[in-house]
Amino acid sequence: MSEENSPLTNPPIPGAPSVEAPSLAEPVEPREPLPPKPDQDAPETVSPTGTPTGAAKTVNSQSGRFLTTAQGTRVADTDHSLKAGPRGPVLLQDHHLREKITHFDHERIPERVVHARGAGAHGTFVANGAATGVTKAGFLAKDVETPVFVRFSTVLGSRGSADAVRDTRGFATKFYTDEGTYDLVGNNIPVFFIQDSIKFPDVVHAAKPHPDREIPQAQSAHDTFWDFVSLHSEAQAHTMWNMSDRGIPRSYRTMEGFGVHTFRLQNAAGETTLVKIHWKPKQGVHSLVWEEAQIINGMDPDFHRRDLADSIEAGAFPQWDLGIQTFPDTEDEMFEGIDLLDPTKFVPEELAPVQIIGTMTLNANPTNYFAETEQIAFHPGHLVPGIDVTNDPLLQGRLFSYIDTQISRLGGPNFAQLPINRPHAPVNDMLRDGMHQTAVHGGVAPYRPNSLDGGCPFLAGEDMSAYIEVPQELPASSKVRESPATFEDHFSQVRMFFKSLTPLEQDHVISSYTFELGKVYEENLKVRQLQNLANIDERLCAEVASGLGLTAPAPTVQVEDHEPSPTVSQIGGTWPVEGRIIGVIADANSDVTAVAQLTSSIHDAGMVPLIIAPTGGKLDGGMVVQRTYLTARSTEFDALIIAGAATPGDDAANSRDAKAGSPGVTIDPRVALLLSEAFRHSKAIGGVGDVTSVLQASAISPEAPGVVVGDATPVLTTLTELLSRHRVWDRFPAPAQ
Ligand code: HDD
Repeated sequence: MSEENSPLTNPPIPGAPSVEAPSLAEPVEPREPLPPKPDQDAPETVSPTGTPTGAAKTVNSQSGRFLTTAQGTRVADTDHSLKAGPRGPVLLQDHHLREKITHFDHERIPERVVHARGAGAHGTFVANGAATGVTKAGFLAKDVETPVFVRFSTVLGSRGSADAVRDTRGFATKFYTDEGTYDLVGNNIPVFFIQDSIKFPDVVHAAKPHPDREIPQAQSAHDTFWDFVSLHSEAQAHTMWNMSDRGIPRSYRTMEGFGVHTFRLQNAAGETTLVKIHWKPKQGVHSLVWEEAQIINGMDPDFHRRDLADSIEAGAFPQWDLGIQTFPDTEDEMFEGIDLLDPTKFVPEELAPVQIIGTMTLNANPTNYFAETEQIAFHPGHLVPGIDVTNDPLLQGRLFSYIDTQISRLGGPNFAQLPINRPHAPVNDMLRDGMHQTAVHGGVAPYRPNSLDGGCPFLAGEDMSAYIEVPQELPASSKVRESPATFEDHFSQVRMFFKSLTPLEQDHVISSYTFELGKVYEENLKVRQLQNLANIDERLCAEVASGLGLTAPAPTVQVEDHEPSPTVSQIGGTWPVEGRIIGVIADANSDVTAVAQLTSSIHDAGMVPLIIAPTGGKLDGGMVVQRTYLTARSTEFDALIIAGAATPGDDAANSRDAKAGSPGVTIDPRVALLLSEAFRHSKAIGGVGDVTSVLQASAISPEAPGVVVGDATPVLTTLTELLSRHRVWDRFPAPAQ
């Protein structure tokens, strides 16, 4: 090659920046950190009403006046395909038709293999600094505010299934921290079905619908689930939590969240602490009752999704405190006899109190469900300095599974570039190319070490927020496929959980087992599960057996008794009533002044009044009717107030010929259903004025607990007090044992 043609001797391009001749040595000084690339901007966060929530916006696809093709060419007609004459065949040359239909044909992506149905929201997390003694994680330092996105989910159902099913709920949080993204991928139940991730495909195959008919959808009440559970004593703990009220939460807003595994924190001095992580809802921990849940799944399959979005839209932002239980990082990784690496065990709060380290507020709904809630990709291995995993064998397997599933679900390895998955910390990786690569990477040397890109990127040290795994001594051992002996007790904590519940909650557990096993066809599965129940608690077993018409077996193992943990119970205590929905039944004969006074007092108390009337439109005085007898169902309301609805002999209000109630009293049967369901589901019922006949027609005694009649103000005061306890539990107390 002649000297003139050599790349080193090319004449400079006019206007181009001068380039230093590359040094032969490897560079030793890092350049300043690169500013975030445009595609690393924060995900767009605007509320559905268009209110910006502060974060940077990404490009909005529906902007501009004119419809265009994907290439930006304006379109004159999107309603007729190009044809050879009005009655002729469609022409292949119609690019707009082909582009529109081709894109549509590919709009769906595979749903998540588990947790397919979910709902999400944006928010912020503010740390109170209480964790700085145990972790150097920057986002947990005092007053640091971190953007988050949370996705709640059911586990078993398909993406289009119902919300209020009996199932575990996912509670996954992405913290977009300055030191990289941290994902806390937890559930609303603190224990898991299995102890080793190698069994995850087994439990999921068993719990998903039967492979032949693909039924039942989003249910555990079927043979394969109970086949698996009854054959796995280790699954009894999680199953018991599912059969308790935790399996049917009232709302995503009223769920606790748990990291389940034990994690290892490390502070600035290098000291380590083992922790379990909790989310505590400020709204309280509340559940549905089973019949209510079943009705909801028909009446409003989107119940939880709607509730979350509505409350955020209304400005009633749900909040959770983040807390940790801390344990000394001892060689045996045990605490009070509990193996901290066993994910089927929890540590009672009575033994290790939850210390609050910050608060999360969800304050913005997603702008686009698909772009955000569907495309978000969580991974328990997305960690930041100061937070590390443990050797819990379930967690270890998860560390492999999540990235793997995203590759098939999101179509390749570049899912971290999707707006919702982009870290807010600058990204300077050396990952290149691949399907759906949207970054335009500069530079020529995505490898290390290099001298051509100035040696960049450089490696950070521990003092520069590099992630360094906690060096942990491993006990000398050989390769084995076995669990430690401390994983072997599968019953004592389950018994303790059952015994820690109030009698009413225990009753719910008994009914759930009886319902679920009652749906099982194979009798030997029921008998086998009864044997597990006998080992947990003899009364539980006896009552379920009696409901199934089977004989209760005797226990086969000696199970240790632990001190009860009352904190697992959801009953007792009072909670904020903000966002609770009160249905006010009214009609043309109502005292409109009393109704107006009621609704404004309900608003003032931070609750939501919804007026229910025979037809839509407005009541006298201009009050808008929000629900009619046709569209209202009791499941939507936390409490009802009768404000003069159908009265005896009021034929105008009795829109149907059917009659309900006692002789001589007729009311619309839908009102009777509304009231009797609310009564049966232990909801508070108020009556303003003389409502005796309406109650009577609905077979409700005015003397019954939680039924309060009188003037608007005292009625609402008592109702609010009842709502703060969630339900009128003493209406149907559990039988004495
Ligand atoms: Fe998992 C999703 C929670 C065990 C494999 N898991 C997923 C989601 C949550 C959890 C909340 C939904 C995330 C989202 O909203 O996108 N999973 C848990 C918890 C577990 C657990 C709390 C035990 C303590 N998971 C677990 C195991 C494995 C998986 C043992 C496999 C070995 N999980 C997955 C997955 C999913 C998933 C297949 C499906 C979609 C996804 O990851 O992104 O990889």
